[in-house]
Amino acid sequence: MPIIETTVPLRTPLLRGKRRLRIALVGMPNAGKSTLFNAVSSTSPHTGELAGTHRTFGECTVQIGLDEASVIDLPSIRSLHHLAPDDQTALKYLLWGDERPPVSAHEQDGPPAPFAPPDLIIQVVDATRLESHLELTLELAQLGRPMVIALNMMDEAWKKGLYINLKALSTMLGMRLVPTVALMGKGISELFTAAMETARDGTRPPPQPASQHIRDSLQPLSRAMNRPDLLAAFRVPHLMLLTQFAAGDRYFQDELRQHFPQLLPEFEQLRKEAALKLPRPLPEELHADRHHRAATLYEAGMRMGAPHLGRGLRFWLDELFLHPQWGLIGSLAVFAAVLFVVFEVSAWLDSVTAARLVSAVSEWRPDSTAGIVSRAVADGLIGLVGIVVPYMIPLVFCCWWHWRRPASCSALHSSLTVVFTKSACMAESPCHSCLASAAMSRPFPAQAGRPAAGSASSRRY
Ligand SMILES: Nc1nc2c(ncn2[C@@H]2O[C@H](COP(=O)(O)OP(=O)(O)O)[C@@H](O)[C@H]2O)c(=O)[nH]1
Ligand SMILES: [Mg+2]
Repeated sequence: MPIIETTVPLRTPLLRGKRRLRIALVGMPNAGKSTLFNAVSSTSPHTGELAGTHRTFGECTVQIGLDEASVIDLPSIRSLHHLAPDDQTALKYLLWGDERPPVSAHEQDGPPAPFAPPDLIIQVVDATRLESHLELTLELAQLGRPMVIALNMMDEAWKKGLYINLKALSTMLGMRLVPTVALMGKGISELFTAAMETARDGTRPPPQPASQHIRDSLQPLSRAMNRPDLLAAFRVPHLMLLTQFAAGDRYFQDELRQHFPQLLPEFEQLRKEAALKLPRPLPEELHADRHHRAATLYEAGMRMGAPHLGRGLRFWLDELFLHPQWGLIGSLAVFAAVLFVVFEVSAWLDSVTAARLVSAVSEWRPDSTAGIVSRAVADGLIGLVGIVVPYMIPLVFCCWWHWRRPASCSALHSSLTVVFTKSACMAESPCHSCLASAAMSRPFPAQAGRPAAGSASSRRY
């Protein structure tokens, strides 16, 4: 038989160990961040509170192919402007991680979190409330970090007849969007693969400046604030610093007052002049403009009542088997059917193998010692055949079939996977049902004993 060699290009350097990617889950309340985090974390994620607040975070390690990522579940934020002090800490983590820039060095609480800032942000978005979440997307893009959107709650969006044009939105925002149903573990593998590819490519979303008329009015202020000493002291992208000051954010304004008192009067004067060119106060104008741009994106990317994608047999089988209650009943039914088939096949295999061997040797009644020993050995071997052939062959066949066809295994997945080949399926080519059952059945058998070095917990994707 000819030997076929396949070359699989390995993307190096591998992002694992100390090089592992740091991914922050960011988003508005009830978007599904913690649900997504729980779906990928194992039983013992590392949790804590952001410094000086009662806002909790979670951290866990996730395997993504050969790469590894630290995933951080951050407290919810609605906006990056005019934040309450506790919410400000989440923004500080996104900006600075475990370091303090010069303007923040005097603060008593220490760094907001005990780890470096994220290499990539996953914004978890509620697909049924896309418009308001897109406002936050426009703000997050100003952080200048690679970003991916988890378009979560797609099950609810489908139920409401919402059709989201992922390609159009992705082109307009300059970042990837991956549909997910965190509650059922759907799309999670694709999400983290997209995150890893984005981090490797190093692509960052365009910073999403305000509309032209606001940009024009802010031009003199922008020029004045574009100073290396200012940017080094704040360690914040220029556009974000400009927007925060223009919007009158108290934190940034106070820090400017403390650290650059000589520059503040000029900045305030330029801000006043910019406001005079606009019909409404500057903070209001900026907010309305962001709202308008998010609404434009929403209208371009959303349609009502379009035919649902993927509502074939597999969709309905997934609906049944991934349902929190019916899924268990369906899985038990499939498991019972598999056992029934296996025992039926076993009975037939037994009748054509072991049973025939038993009747063949039944006439053999040796009286010599060697004959008696031989008969005993033969009986033992027949007993072995009687176990291996009828029971092992059907089981091995099921395992092989399930392993060879992971993409078509939705219906039988839950029961077959749990019983036979969960580890094989996850290790080789996880299908989304596998991920779903991972989300629903913790601790995950294949991963429970495999924590990554130096991490609280680890799961493979
Ligand atoms: N239908 C549906 N519900 C979800 C999904 N993801 C999360 N949820 C639910 O949304 C609610 C808020 O989720 P949670 O993870 O606490 O949101 P967070 O505030 O962003 O951390 C919970 O009741 C979840 O069960 C999803 O994909 N589909
Ligand atoms: Mg949460």
